[in-house]
This record gives sequence, C-alpha cells and structure tokens, in this order.
Amino acid sequence: MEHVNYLPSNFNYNSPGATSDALKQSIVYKLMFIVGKHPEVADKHDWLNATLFAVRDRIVERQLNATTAQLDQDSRQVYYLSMEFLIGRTLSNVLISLNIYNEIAEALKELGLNIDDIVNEEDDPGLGNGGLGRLAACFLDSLTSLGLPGRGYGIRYDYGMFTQKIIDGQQVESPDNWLEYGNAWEFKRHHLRYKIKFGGRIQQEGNKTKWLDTEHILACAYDQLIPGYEINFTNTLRLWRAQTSKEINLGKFNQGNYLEAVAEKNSSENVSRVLYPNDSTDSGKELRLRQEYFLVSATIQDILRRHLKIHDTFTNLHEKAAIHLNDTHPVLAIPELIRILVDEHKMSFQDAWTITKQTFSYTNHTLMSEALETWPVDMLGRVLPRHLQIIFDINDVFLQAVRDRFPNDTDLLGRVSIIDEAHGRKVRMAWLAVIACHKINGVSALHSQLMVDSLFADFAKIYPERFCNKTNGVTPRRWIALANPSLSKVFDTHLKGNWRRDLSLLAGLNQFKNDENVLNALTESKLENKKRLANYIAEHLNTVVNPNCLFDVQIKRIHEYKRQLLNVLHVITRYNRIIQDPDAPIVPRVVIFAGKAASSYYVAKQIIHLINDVAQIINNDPRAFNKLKVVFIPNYSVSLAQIVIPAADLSEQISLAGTEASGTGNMKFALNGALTIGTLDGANVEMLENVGDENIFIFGNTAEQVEALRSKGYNPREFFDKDEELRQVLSQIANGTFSPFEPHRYMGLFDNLVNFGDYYQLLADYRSYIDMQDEVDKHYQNKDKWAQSVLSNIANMGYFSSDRTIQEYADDIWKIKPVNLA
Ligand code: GPQ
Repeated sequence: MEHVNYLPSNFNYNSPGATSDALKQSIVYKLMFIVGKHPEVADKHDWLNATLFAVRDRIVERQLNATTAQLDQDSRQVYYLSMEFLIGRTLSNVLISLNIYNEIAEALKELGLNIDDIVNEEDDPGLGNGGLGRLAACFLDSLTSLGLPGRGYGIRYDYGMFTQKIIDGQQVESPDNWLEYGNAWEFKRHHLRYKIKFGGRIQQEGNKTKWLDTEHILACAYDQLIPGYEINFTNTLRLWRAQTSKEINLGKFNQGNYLEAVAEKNSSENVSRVLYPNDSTDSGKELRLRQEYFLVSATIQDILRRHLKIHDTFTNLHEKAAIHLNDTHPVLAIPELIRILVDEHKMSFQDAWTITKQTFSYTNHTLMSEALETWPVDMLGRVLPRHLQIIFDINDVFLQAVRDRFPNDTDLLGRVSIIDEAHGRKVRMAWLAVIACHKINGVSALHSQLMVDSLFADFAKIYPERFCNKTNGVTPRRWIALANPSLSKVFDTHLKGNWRRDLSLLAGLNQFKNDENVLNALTESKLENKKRLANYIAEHLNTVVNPNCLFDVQIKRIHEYKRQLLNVLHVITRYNRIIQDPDAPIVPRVVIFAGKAASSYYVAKQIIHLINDVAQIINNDPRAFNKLKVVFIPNYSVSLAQIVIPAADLSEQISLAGTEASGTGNMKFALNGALTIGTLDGANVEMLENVGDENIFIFGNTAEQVEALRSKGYNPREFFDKDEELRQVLSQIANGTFSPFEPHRYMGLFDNLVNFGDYYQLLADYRSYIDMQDEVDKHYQNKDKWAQSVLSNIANMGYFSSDRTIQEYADDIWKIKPVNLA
C-alpha cells in the first residue's frame, strides 16, 4: 500500500529522549496545556493526568506504527469477545512496557511527587468479576507483547464491579463510579456507531426474511490502547457504550413532558449501565441477555465493516478473522454473523454456516451447572426473534447430521439438541457454541479432560477433533515486574536474559538451590513485601499484624465451591488448640481473606460474616495474641491483589476437586514465592507436576473420589461423629461462640455442612486438610527448607506465563502470526 508522508521522514517513532529531564518537561507541559493547571495549584489527580498524557503520547506513537504495519500486511487477526476485561490500573503497566518506570519516578521526584502516590491515584476499572475477566486482560497483554494482531471487544460499563465495605462484619455494596473523574486512557470514536436492534417481529417474503418494527439503540466505540512489553506495537481494546438513537423523544419534549422524554433516553442506555456481579453463576435476567447481544451485534458489525474496507467479499472472512468467545456470554455472535450475511448481504444460509464454523472458537471456563447459560425460548423469541429462528435452523441442520450418523440413538438427539425440552424449553448456549465452533478448549489439563468426559461427552463423540486444552497463564509484567519490584531485582541479579519476556528463564534459579545468598535474597524480598502489606492493613483496617508471622492467604470470589469455610474450620481448630494447650510451640500465623460475594448470594454473604465474627473473637482474645490473627481485607480488586500476593507465604487453593476450572491466583502466588496448600483441582494438578510434591501441600479427595463419594451417597455425619476436633469446631459455629448476641446466626451454615449432605463435601476433606496444615507448620519451622521450596516453586513455574498460553492459542486455534514490524 502507498503511504502519504504525514510526518517528516526523520520522525522517530521510538521516542528518543525518555530521560527524566525530557519526561519532566513533557509532564509539566501536559499539566499546563492539556490539564490546564498551574503547577502551584495542581492537585495529585492533576499530576496523575499530566503524567498519563505524557506517557500516552508514547503509546500512541507505537499504535501509529502498528496501524501502518497491519494495513500493509492484512494478516489474519483474532477478535476476542468478552463480557469482562479486568485490566487493572494502566499507568504503571505502561511504564513497565515502555521501560521508563525509573525515569518517570525520578522526574516526579524532581517535581516533588512520589510515584507510588501518583500511580495509586488512578482508578482501578473493575470491568469484570474475577478470573475470567482478569484472564482476558492477561491475554491482551501477552498478545500484544508477542506482536500478534488482535483486538479485545467488550462493554464500557458506566458502573463496574461494586465497591465492598465491611460494616458490622457484613458486606455492604456501593456503586463503582469509576468514570467520575473521566478516563484519560480512552479515545472516544464519535463517528463509530452501530445501530443495535431489539424486539419486533419476523416477516417472510418469499425466501427472504425481514426483521421489522424493532426498537433501536446505538453502540458507540471507546478505544483503549494495549501496550506490549518493549515492542513498537499496540493492540486495541474496543469497548461499547449504549446511546439512545434519538437524543430525546421530540414529540414528548414538545408536549412539555421534558422529564419523561429524558427518562426514556436513560432507559435505553441502561444496557451498558452496570456489570452483573455474578461470577460463575447465570443471572438469567433479560437485561443481561440484552447486554450480551449489544456486545456481539456491535462487534460483528465492526468486524465486517473492517473486512469490507480491504476486501469486496465475505467468502474469505474466515481467512482473515478468528473470532474467539470467552465462555458462552458472547455466543449470540454466531446467529448474529449468520443474520447479517444472509439477511443483509444475501448469502445463502449454507454458505454463511460454512464460514461461521471456520471462524469461531470457544473457551469453556466452568463445568458447574449453575453457571451454564440457558435462555427461555420465550424470552429469546421476544427480544431477538430472528436469532431464535436462526438457532432453530442451525439445530435442524445439526440434528439431521446426527440422525444420519447415529440412526438408532433417539436419546442422543434429545441430549444434544440446542433446545432443552425437559426444563421448560430453553436454549442451551454452550451447545450452540460447541456446534458452531471449530475448536473448543478447557483451561487446565484436568478441566479439559473432565469437559470431554462429562459436560460435553456426547459432543466429544460427534466431534472428537474439536476439543483441546489450553492451560491458563498470567502475565509476568503485571504479576511480577509491577507487583513485586524487590523480587524482580533478585531475578535481574541472578538470571541471564529477560524473564519478563521469557518466563521459562526462571528455571535458571534452580542452580541456586543451595546458594545461601540467593535464598536469603528471596527471604528478604518476601519480608519487605510482608511489611508493605502490614502497612496497608494498619492504614486501612486499623489492625496491627506482625510481618514475622506466616502469612496464610485466601483471596478470591467468595463461593461455596472455593471452600473459604474449610479455611475457617482450620482457623477455629487452630484457635482451639491454642486455648487447650497454651504452652505448645506454635507457628504464629496471620490468616488473610479477601473477596466479594455476588449481591444475591446469601450463603456467600454469611461466610463473609462468619469470617469477620471469628476474627473479632480471636483477635480480641489475649490467649491468641502473637499466635493467631484473622484479617478480612475489604474490596478485593486487581490493585489490592498486587499488594497482597507478593506478601503471601502460603496460598490457599482448596476448592473441591473437579470444581475450579483452572484458577489463576494459584499461579500468581507461586510465582511470587508462596507455597501452595491445595487440592488436586484445576491447574493445581499441573503446578504439582512442575514444582514437585516435596514443594507443595496437596490434600483431600481427587475428582474421581469426589464423584464416587457422591454417587455412593455422601454422609457428612460419618465424619462429624468420628472426629472430635471437627465436632468441637462445628458445635461452636452452631452454638453462637462467634456470634454471642445472635447465637443461631450460623445454624444454616452448620446444617448445610452436617445435615443437608453438603454438595462441596467439606467434612470429607477436613482431616487431611488439618493434617496438611500441620505439615506446613513443620516445613516453615525449618527456614532453610522453606526457602529452598520457595525457590523451587518460582523456578519451575515459568510454564504458567500467559505468553505460553497465547502462543498455543495462536498456533493451534487462531492460526495467527506476529506482524512484521519495521
Ligand atoms: N470463571 Cl464461568 C470466572 O471467573 N467467571 C465465570 O463466570 C466462569 C469462570 C473462572 C474459573 O472459575 C476459574 O477456575 C478460571 O481460572 C478462570 O475463569 C479463567 O479461566
């Protein structure tokens, strides 16, 4: 392609002069001319924005370079569709990517400012619930760092994940107004707007189908640039925001009914108003269905528009576009693509279906039935009648093919049909995904195996070649370089090459297993991080914790399957032992929890309450002073994780085997030098293989044993009756030891565990968990042995970089190659 020279030929895209002096000038310039403030009166937020504009320019330069290269090469791209992107704060990440962290710190210092203060002033956008959204963010980071062409597509929610406060021990939610002070990272694309249709009716005209009498809203694009690590390239995260198609209803306005007119504007914009705070559960709400369609309709229109800019046909769409579905939430993209190709571009259904099947791929993130999305046929027919019709057409073609291949198996047809007739006619979105996607992956080896053995067993017989595994990973830039500067320093001192780019280089640490210098350096770095966390806790919770204690940490969404309650059972057991035998030697521990409960999840909220009640009793009992402390840190978020994870000695990954698809926190902890206590669940299994069983504390039933116990009939009473310590703990929960003013507060939790056949089998794993915790104590008492295990964990976790994961997606699923950069 011919290029006009918009800039002088000697223009240097690589931003020379990233010295602290040049950066300082640029910050002051931005403060005065973009923020519009005199340095004498500027506040912290003004300085944040000034710094941010100064470094943003450098990212934009990279974007210009990327655009030119991509236009020239027209290479196949991936489009990653996700209802959640939990990107975390951007400024610090950009500084790492540009490798100017120290220079900016110096420049700010000369201006009388502290870089930590400035960086922490930035809002942490909570556009996701947990693992799934954070994974999407790690993937964008890796994609771009590897120079691979792609885009994220999501929703620009006005309100992200709610803010959690703990009041009287209980979770209280308030809205997360993250855009209150604007978002200087985003570029609003005013003219990039698509019409999104809802409702209406279908009219058949010959062989043409028309979708008529619809209501409309507009989706407007907001772009956030995604920097890659030390590469002259960027990708884009494009987020859609709803706008009413008519500014206000003029008719009503003219009748003098101003308020009603504006109210209507507001209600149609509701579709991008707020993130549903449900993690691994299906909300089943119509507004959520509308959100999902809003995302995919805008995105598919955008992908097709881009395609038509360079090509004059859609018959090669699958050669240029790989569309990836992050779980089933964006699955309506499938009928949407078919609708546009058939209804608007006059393609035959057969041709559209053939292209679709070569374009889409799908990741499954859970096997748990309560998370599997289904939409009542009635609701889907009302909101998206044309899509329902297309789903029926897909189902017909599919079922016919199954009938041909398995002529005598009528049960099979009922089981694999997209429409579930047994539970009030529902559309099974995961079935639609499997039928339309050329590749379907799970997120850890165990999960992918269970996926083809259980949830998708029938489909694995029909399409064995479609199923594969892509074990999750995390980005070393945010989760080590940014979160853990002191550990990064140790790595830089002792490792050859740049581990930020190639995390397998961590294996180089193995040679220092007996090197006291290196072992001490790791221990000292950990202590520094524990002090940082202790300061945070002192400042925010008014609680003093001693950094010399073992920091035992469980931070993640509060969910029964993740079994925070099992952790609580251990805490109380430990407390009882301290009381019963005050002179016994004990490893002092600080047990740290953090995590949000979905607003409608009663049991999860009870668990939070119990943790705080237990903390209240233990922390105020002088007999436990210096031996045991319990801390619940409110408002878990990406930025809080960056402080807590580097400070952990022990990482709790104790979900019931077979329930946690992968986990990614588990990886972050081990990479930051925590040892894991965990079940054989999700990616823990592969962590064990990598770090070796002498360096990880594995306990509890295997997924197979869990299944066997369930089918035999799990009877918690058996465990209750035979284990005295367990009985004591459960009785205390039931009799109000921790809730003296409301003794029956936790009867429900007790009954769940003991009398109602607890689905998550806590009591079955209790004894092996407690015994393994004793092993942890023994190991910790031997400082050298512990330090060696820490080293072995870090050194053998390189596999869990999201760079490795993304390279596998690129090679095996998306078939994309790095852009050639000038
Ligand atoms: N996960 Cl289905 C979520 O965070 N939200 C969801 O709605 C679903 C899954 C998690 C899953 O529970 C973890 O085990 C995974 O590590 C994570 O997705 C990323 O794959």
